[in-house]
Amino acid sequence: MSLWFTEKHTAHTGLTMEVRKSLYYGKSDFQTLEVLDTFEYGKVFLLDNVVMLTQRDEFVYHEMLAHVPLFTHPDPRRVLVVGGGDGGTVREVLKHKCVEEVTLVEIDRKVVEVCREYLPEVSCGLEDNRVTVLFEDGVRFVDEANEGSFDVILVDSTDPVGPAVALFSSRFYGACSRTLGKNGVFACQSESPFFDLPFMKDVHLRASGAFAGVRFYLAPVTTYPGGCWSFLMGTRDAADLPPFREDTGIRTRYYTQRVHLASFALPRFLEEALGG
Ligand code: AG3
Repeated sequence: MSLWFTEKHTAHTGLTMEVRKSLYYGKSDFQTLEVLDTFEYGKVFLLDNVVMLTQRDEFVYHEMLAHVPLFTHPDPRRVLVVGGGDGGTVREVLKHKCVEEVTLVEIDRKVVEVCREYLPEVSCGLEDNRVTVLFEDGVRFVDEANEGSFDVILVDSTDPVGPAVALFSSRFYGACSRTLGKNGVFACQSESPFFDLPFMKDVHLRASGAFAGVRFYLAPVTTYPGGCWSFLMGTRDAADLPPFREDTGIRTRYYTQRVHLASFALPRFLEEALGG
């Protein structure tokens, strides 16, 4: 008998894959956690039945969430990652030799524990001595952080439901902007241009109140709704897109400097929706 997993993207459509084996199922105070072994995508990590990552395509998402903002900052030394307890974003951040300290603030300890056990090639960065892992609410952490204490803030959140809603608010963007130092760069995942366009417009407006420059960029993540994923980057001081640093020999599988530039080219429907 074959077993299939489906993530519903709307009431009428979704992503489905055949499961070889269920490796883990558990509950935390915040959500259900699951690791499946699938035929096509390798191990798949789910929170509340929503795909967080798959072994086959996680590199695209994590490289783009980390390297685009990190190469935009002239000298990123102190990096904050909010969410992202699987460690994938931190793993990419650590590829930058100039980064001295990475603080990961994850609300759910269980996410880190499960990924350490089942996805060590994703969570490996969390063992690095430049990394501090804190289990607390990211919103509260940023509210209480000193002004100017980070060069780059990356928000690797779930979809905007439950505790993640606050991570897409004007108030949180304002707090992030205050917590960034000179030339600070903020980036977050910002959902699907095909399914969440009204949401993206709201987020763009909210972020525009907090940062001097706000831009979306795109990457293909085949297991997320619509297969095309958006990220929002906010620059504390520069209104225009700053030039990026020269790539100093970082090993990536998706990110290149040409991809970096191209990812900011938006399709017409998105440009028009944003009033550009
Ligand atoms: N970041 C989750 C992005 C949202 C995916 N949404 C969806 N599948 N409906 C996840 C964590 C990866 N580090």
